[in-house]
Amino acid sequence: MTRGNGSVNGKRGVFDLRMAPAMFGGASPEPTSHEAMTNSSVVTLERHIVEQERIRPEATGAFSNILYAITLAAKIISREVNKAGIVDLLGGTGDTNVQGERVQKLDLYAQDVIYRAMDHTGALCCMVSEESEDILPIPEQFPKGQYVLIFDPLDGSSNIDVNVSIGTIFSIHRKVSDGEDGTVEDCLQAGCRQIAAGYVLYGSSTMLVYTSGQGVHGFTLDPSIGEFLLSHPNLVIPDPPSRMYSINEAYYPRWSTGQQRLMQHLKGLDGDATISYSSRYIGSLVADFHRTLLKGGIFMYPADTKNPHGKLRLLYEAAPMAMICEQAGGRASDGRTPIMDLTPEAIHQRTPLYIGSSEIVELAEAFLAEDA
Ligand code: AHM
Ligand code: MG
Repeated sequence: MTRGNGSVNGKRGVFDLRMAPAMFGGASPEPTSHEAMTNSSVVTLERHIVEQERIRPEATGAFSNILYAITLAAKIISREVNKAGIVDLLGGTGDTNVQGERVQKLDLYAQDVIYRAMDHTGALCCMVSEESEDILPIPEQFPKGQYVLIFDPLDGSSNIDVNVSIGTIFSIHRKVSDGEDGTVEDCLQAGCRQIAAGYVLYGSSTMLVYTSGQGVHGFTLDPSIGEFLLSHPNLVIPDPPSRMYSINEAYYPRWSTGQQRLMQHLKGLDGDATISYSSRYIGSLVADFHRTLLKGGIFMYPADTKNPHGKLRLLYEAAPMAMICEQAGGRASDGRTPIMDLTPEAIHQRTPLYIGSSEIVELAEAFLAEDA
């Protein structure tokens, strides 16, 4: 077997070029290591962004600059997330680490990193973050631009303490209001008006998945070179999908009748013995959605008696995932209406979420229609 280090029948664990063909444009099925290194080129996220920009003659480069800045922020956050346990250990006796720096809550740190990576680019008119109640203006000294960035800096951050995957979610809209500064009106746009959406998953590896309306593409961070490399081009939710549901079942007593009956159906408890689903729930939206995107199935966070509008936020959790899901051939709804059609009335508005393989989301909608 030809290995990336040029050895034949090399040791176990040595990188095999054929194991990641998507990272290399034009790699032949059986390249020698020399051929592979000369005939192929690594598709970095930057190269991908440039190539996507070339498809659009009207592109000014501002949109690409936003994506570059997100990439940089993602690398910095990934580095911090990976040493969260150590920082916690070192900061455990007080609020400072060994360098004398204040140990900051990671989600606030992540917000700060993203904000500072963006504020000077001249591409944005304002930002919205889960961690801040109001819209975040661009500082006076920097030029304003024609886009809005809406983000959840570190979703699922309660999972950090137990070393479970977490993520950053982002959504980009075009400015619609008059004047230089961004306004709430620029932020309260329906999901179908997003021009790009994506997430970064800080898991066993760090991945950035995004769409700008031309399919969904996934990049894996190679920490040795500090680059995101194209590893999952043109992601499509598998069809037929895995029969997998993902939901916090502890809330069963608080659900509507339709939701409870849906769950009984998925478990085969309503007499249909042909139904056999498996269950997976991490409790971290980015990780749960990423699995659903790759394997198929459904992720649900329903409304319940305690949270009549669900828990997840429309603008920076549901809508970006909905855009990605639809671009990958899936479906996303609040149980009745496509998430992409919902126009928010407040920046931190919540919504129920049903997202994943189209046929399973439609099945859920059919059960929920009984509640009407
Ligand atoms: P957060 O934005 O406060 O991190 O909460 C969002 C998270 C999602 O990642 C996850 O899907 C959900 O909360 C889990 O909620 P629950 O603990 O109720 O199952
Ligand atoms: Mg969140």
